[in-house]
This record gives sequence, C-alpha cells and structure tokens, in this order.
Amino acid sequence: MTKKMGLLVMAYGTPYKESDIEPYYTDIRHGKRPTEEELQDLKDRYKFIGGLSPLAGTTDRQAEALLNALNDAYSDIEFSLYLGLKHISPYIEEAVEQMHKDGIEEAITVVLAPHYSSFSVGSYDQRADEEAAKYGIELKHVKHYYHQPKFIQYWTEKVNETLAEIPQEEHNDTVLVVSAHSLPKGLIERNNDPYPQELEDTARIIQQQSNITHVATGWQSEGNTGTPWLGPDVQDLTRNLFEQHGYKNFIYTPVGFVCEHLEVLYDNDYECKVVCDDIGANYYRPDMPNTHPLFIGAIVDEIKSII
Ligand code: FEC
Repeated sequence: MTKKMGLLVMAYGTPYKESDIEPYYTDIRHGKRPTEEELQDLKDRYKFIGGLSPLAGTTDRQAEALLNALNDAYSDIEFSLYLGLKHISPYIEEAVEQMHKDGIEEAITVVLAPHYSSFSVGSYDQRADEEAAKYGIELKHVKHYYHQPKFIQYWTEKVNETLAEIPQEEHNDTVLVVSAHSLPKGLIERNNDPYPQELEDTARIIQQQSNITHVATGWQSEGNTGTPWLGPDVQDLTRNLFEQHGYKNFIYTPVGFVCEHLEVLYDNDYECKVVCDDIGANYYRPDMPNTHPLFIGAIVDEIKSII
C-alpha cells in the first residue's frame, strides 16, 4: 500500500512577460506601486539579462527533479507535486487549495532557498500553514538544507574546479566571496534570526572542505527601504578586500540562491564584474546548483530527516 503525500515546492516567482513586471513588483512591495523610475529601473535590469529571467523555467525543472528523486527514494510513498510562488501565480495559497481539491491530507513543504530566515522561508511556511489550516491539511516544513553534506559538496567541487582554472602561483591572491540576499537589519535583530549565522557556517564549512584559503562573507541585492540592511554589500566588500589584500582573483558563490536569475545574472555577473574590472581583478562565478543531482539530493536527505 503506498501512502499519498503532497510535495509543496515554494519559490520566489518571476514575471512571465513584460506586462507582469509592474504587478509583480507591486506584490514584492506589499501592494505599494513602485514609482515610474523604480519600475523602469527594474525593466532595464530584466532587459539587460535578456528580457526576462530564466527563473520560472528553472524552478519548474527543479521541482520536477525533486519530485522524481523523492518518488525514487520512497517505495511506500507516492508524492504529488504542487508549485506555490511568493510573488506571482500560482501563489502558495492556490497550490494549497489545489492540494485540498485533490484530496491531499499530508504534505512536505520545501522552499527553494537553502538558509532559514523568518522573513524568507518562515514567511513562505506561514502562508502555507494559514491556508492548510482551512482544510485540515498537515504540513511538515523543510526549514533549511545549507548544512546537508551534498549541498556543501556541490559548492566545494565548484570552488575547486574554479581554482583549477587559476594558475597555482596565484591561489594565495584569490578570495572566495560567499553571499546571500541581504535583509533589513532591524528585522533580523528583532527576531534573533539564524540567517546571518547560517551564511557564516556555510562559508566556514566550504573553506574547511575545499582548497580555498581566503574566504569572506557578504550580502547582495539590497532593496531601497531607507533602513539599514545586512552588510557588507558584495560590491563594497570587493573594493575593501582589494584595498586591504590586493587580491587578483575573486570567486563569487551566491550560495543563498539556487539557480541563475536576475539577482545573480545582474547583481553578480554585471555589478560585481564592473568592480572587478575597475580594480583590475579577475571575476569568476561558478554555475549555480539548478537541477544538479547533489543539490536535489541534499533536499531529499533533509526531507528524509523530517519525514
Ligand atoms: O529572477 C527573477 O526574476 C527574480 C529574482 C529574485 C529572487 C529573489 C530572492 C529573494 N529576495 C529576498 C528579499 C527581498 C526583499 C526585497 C526584495 C526585492 C526584490 C525585487 C526584485 C527581486 N527582489 Fe527579492 N528576489 C528576486 C527579485 N527582495 C525584482 C524588487 C526590486 C529590487 O529591490 O531589486 C525588498 C522589498 C521591499 O522593497 O520592501 C527584502 C530574499 C530572497 C532569497 C530567498 C527567496 O528566494 O525567497 C530574502 C530569486
């Protein structure tokens, strides 16, 4: 007898077409419309990375890969996939409602973000819980998976592969910048949030397990809320590291994200590269996890620990 279980994969979401950009941005801003200037700035960033973000397609492929890996791993459970997005349809609530319509009574939830913050993963979980409570669906949440050996192995291999492209005699002039999305500082401090510590832990373990000697942690993609955000910002960090140590090579691993999207393709591959070009250093950014078996396997292992 196989048991039926829902697999609710939650992710940020991205505009599917240009006319979605405004409502999407308004949703990110909790219903407050962006100014014309802010909207144009965002449209320009999407245009710069090729029109729209590859995020929607990648999220679908990651969710499918996870579903297949779980159904392979469990012979006594049959998982059914539901995709719930934070800022665009299908919204988290729509996915949970669909689970109810399909007769699902129990589900595992996972957010496509490896570190826990009450603002990020916590807020996805809360929305899923509120909707699930209406139907009596029991949810078990994956909180984080940055510490899973396969997740660390993915990044360790990427760092070592990148180092292998750099001449041996320059390894001591090379620094690894480990980053995640910044968040408002006040929010993190008020909630005694584990998010900054989880990023520090990720950087420390990658440093211990890879061949890199110099490692720094930084924050990226800060918003304009007029309040202080977690720092240092990766661009300032790059300049400071260069001024203090004269590094020739910068390797960026935005480990807080799980695929190539606007924040990586623009904030790392354009903005950080501009700084590297300016200081005369080399820019490296290994591939993001996407559907790599080590990444998918890390989530499966975390699910095994909570099921
Ligand atoms: O490729 C794409 O189209 C979408 C990429 C994308 C991802 C993403 C992930 C996170 N965000 C997080 C926090 C914030 C906070 C604000 C904020 C604003 C934006 C804007 C865009 C955007 N985010 Fe995002 N985020 C992505 C895209 N994010 C676009 C709006 C314009 C801008 O500021 O650049 C500020 C809200 C405000 O203004 O009040 C806070 C966090 C993550 C990582 C965890 C997760 O994926 O949920 C945290 C991908």
